[in-house]
Amino acid sequence: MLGPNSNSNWLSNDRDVSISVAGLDGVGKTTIINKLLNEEITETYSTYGINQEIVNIDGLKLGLTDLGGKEPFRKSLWPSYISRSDALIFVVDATKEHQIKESEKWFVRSLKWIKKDSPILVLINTWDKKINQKEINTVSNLFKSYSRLQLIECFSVSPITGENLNKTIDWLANTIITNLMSTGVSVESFIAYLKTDKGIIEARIRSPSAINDTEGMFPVIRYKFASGNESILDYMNINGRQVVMAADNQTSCWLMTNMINQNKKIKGANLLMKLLTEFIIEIQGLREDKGADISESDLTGYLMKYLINNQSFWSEKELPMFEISYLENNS
Ligand SMILES: Nc1nc2c(ncn2[C@@H]2O[C@H](COP(=O)(O)OP(=O)(O)OP(=O)(O)O)[C@@H](O)[C@H]2O)c(=O)[nH]1
Ligand SMILES: [Mg+2]
Repeated sequence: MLGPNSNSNWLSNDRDVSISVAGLDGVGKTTIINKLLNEEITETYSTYGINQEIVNIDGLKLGLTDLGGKEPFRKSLWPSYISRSDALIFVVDATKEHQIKESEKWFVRSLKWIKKDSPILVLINTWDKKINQKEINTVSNLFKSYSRLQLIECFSVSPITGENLNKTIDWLANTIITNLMSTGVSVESFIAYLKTDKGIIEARIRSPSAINDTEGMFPVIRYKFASGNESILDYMNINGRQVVMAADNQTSCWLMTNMINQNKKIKGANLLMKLLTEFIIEIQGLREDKGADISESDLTGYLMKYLINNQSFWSEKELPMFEISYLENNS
């Protein structure tokens, strides 16, 4: 695409993280991004200035800034965009061995600009060539050798065959989630209400440090079910805590994060919502398997699994506590 492209999604600020995609001109940045967006591989024009796109990964909205790689843009645009990014993707063309030194030089400069806690992903573009693993390892080791404070990972990718692009996406999503947590956001409480034949089961998981954390939240937190086939998904920011709620007509759940600095940009709201919608969908499956009568032990088993799968959301130091009880008895 010729010229900077500003799409409306980008302007509405609808993204959780900002990632800069840098690398010399012609290394395949735009081609790789087009492939990530599931677009057909077409002839690209050298990017003039920047090009911005949103990529959805696991409910996370990644704002990718595709930086023009021609020298004037490296000098004028890279420093300001890279220094404002939450992660950096640096692309190297493995088919152009003579460019590696120049790539390395600009990579080292980029490391100075990027925030110290932002993860870095080096993509070694092999296009459609069979490049021997030894050569890939040499480039990979060279770039990884700069790993100091930042995490540097290298993958070889091909926008033509799609090789390793899924791995790239998984790494990005996982690293960003982990990074998100290290910015201080963690889940402190999770509360679910399930309608059963014997009454409403209330399940609570909370981190030990979340002393009485829900007390101030009443009457916000209560069991509220959707009617009929509707569903509810709600996101609130209450006194610096993120509170997310999801429900169908039989299950209602809440999730609360710790309190974070009000001035800090809150990130990952989509991811928190995804955690809850996944829970609702899993419980729907459990009900189908077991019939309407979900027992406490079914639920305990499932919650354990849910906790383990989403371990990175809980504060690492402490094991969350578990409480399950019946709220009401219909008999
Ligand atoms: N080696 C190789 N180059 C290719 C292949 N397919 C396309 N190219 C070249 O890669 C370049 C296109 O890459 P882009 O994705 O536009 O590169 P870019 O990194 O975005 O470049 P800038 O926008 O100028 O920074 C073109 O010059 C193509 O000629 C291929 O299979 N192998
Ligand atoms: Mg480009």
